[in-house]
Amino acid sequence: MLYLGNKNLPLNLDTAKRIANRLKREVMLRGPFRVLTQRLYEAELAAHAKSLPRLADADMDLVDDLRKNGVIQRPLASLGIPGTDALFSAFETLVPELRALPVKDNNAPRLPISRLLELPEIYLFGLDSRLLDIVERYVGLPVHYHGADLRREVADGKATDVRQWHVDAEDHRMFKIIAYLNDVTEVGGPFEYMTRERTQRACRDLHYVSGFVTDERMEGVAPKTDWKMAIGPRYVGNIADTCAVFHRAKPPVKVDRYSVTFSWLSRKPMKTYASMPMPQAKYDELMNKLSPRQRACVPPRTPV
Ligand SMILES: O=C(O)CCC(=O)C(=O)O
Ligand SMILES: [Fe+2]
Repeated sequence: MLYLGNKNLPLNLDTAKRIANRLKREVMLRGPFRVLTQRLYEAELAAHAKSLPRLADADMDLVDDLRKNGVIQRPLASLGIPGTDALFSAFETLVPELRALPVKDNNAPRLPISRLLELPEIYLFGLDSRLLDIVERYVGLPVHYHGADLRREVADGKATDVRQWHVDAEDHRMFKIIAYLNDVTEVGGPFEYMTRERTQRACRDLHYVSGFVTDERMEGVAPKTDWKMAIGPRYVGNIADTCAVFHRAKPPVKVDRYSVTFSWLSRKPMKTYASMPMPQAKYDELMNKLSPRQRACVPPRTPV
């Protein structure tokens, strides 16, 4: 029996979903179906290969860099996406609002999604057609855009939630841009990661499939000298395949971090991924601004 929404009961819907997702991943990636999962995935990639968008050389270099390293850093403005100036002005409006939010016991506060959607230039940035081409080329399959997540990481030094090492379990590949909205140094909660190759070795040594890994356990298989801190100025974007590398938001100790994460996945991910919930009217308003190709990249509406 499932008890919807009551966090005090032993099995609520979230827990059930988490367990189901974990089981699915265990079976697909570890059990007897591992080889089959891989073969099916490779067949899908091969079938879509001839339909992949063609990219300009500089964009193809970005894709190749990401494929090689798992994480690359670029100033957001250098991507040359139309609407970048409007995007930055929207951040200048929202960051002070996020700063003014009372923190209470939540060390990763967010503004209400309804407020974020009042400045649609943020959401729409992720649906720029050239950016979608880059993402599709990297993912190798048709993609869905899951929206923008604006948050503040409060400098309490606590290793909670995604401040612990993990590999995202959603799919074979994922494309994320984690853009800083303030200057981020070692003490301000940078995105921290390991290279693809280092991740594979650590996964083997930890027998890792999914979940969070403590610093102590990680240090046992990968010395801190192999942990890479993506420090950078405001409006730099960390472009990452978070399904391919160990990563986390390093717990900030002195300065709060403000960031926005844009996410894209294939249209048939291994794990369901929450999209930005929207009221029907807002969803329709946004859809009306889009081309058919852009619309195809928007997943079905998640109701509020
Ligand atoms: O915000 C960060 O630095 C990383 C959070 C994370 O785990 C993710 O975006 O997948
Ligand atoms: Fe993650």
